[in-house]
Amino acid sequence: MKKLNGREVKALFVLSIVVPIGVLATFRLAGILQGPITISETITLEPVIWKRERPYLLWRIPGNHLLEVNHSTHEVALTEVLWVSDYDDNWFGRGPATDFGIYNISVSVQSGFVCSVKVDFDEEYPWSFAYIHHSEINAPNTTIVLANLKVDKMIDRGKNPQLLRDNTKASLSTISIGKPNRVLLANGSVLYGYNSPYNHTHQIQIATEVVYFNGTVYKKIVQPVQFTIGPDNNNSLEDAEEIGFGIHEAYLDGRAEGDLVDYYKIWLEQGQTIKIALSYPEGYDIPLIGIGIEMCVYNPNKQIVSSLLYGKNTTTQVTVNVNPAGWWYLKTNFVVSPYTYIIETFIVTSQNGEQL
Ligand SMILES: [Ca+2]
Ligand SMILES: [Ca+2]
Repeated sequence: MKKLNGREVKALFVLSIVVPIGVLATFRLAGILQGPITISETITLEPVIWKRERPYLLWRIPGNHLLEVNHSTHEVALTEVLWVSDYDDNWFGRGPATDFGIYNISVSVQSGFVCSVKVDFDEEYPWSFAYIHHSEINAPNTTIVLANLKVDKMIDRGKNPQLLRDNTKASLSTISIGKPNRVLLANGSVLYGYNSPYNHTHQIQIATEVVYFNGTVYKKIVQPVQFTIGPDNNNSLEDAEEIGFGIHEAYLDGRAEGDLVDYYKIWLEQGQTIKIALSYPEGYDIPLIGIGIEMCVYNPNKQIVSSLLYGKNTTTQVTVNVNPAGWWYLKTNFVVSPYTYIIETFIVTSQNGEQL
């Protein structure tokens, strides 16, 4: 989740003022406006980083994984909620794929109107492809929701072989109807085929572009989201992945070719009391009773100080009294089937003895 605080918004606003006149661009909107318009300012927001661990095989988790992005100034507000669903290792015989969803993109302007909303999925990897679901988007059976918008152009590599040498895998362009001060694009969906071996890490750029008129000039906002999905690299104490307090969701697979073990390190202070809990995502049905994930806790000398075995009806958390300060390690392993699991680490007592 990323929310811009007031200072970031101000920084972006200041940045926007210094865009030189020389970069003014023209932009053609065929729908509401006749002829090209001039964009006086393009504001590219800080990219939002969104990461998932790539499972060896099927990744089945109830519900979708959401990312929410917000941007607002005195003249425009943009809210974007994206989701990514199950990872399927062989989607209809076409290899590994996931669904991306545009849960909603809503834009409102204080004065003036919204002109267009466009979403692109780009990646440099040459073999990946995409299908925009509900391609008959204006047909009666469509499920996409458009308020004050209509589809202007839609391309995806799944249907457009001419895009084979292009980094754009899918693109959905909409333009506004009338001159609305509020628009909504919701329920869009893109099936993304990775077409790569398990050990490949993908970096997909999901860029949303909004053009609006603020009552005086036309402006464009670009919000990039960088989605990364690849296998972990945390398979030994030396390669332990650094985590902080809070929730960390990850994946293990006990089969020989899978992801057999995950190591983490967390910096703890002398005198703290820490609880570390292990669980599965809500609603996840554990198929085996009494067998699940084993977790070990190591002190900075790399000696095991605690362990638990998590399955159904077993202990779900351990308490650690920190002595000495330093990098403490966690190891998770021993699953028979592929599982997503959650580690939650939190402070019970601070280093000053304060109950938290
Ligand atoms: Ca893992
Ligand atoms: Ca691992």
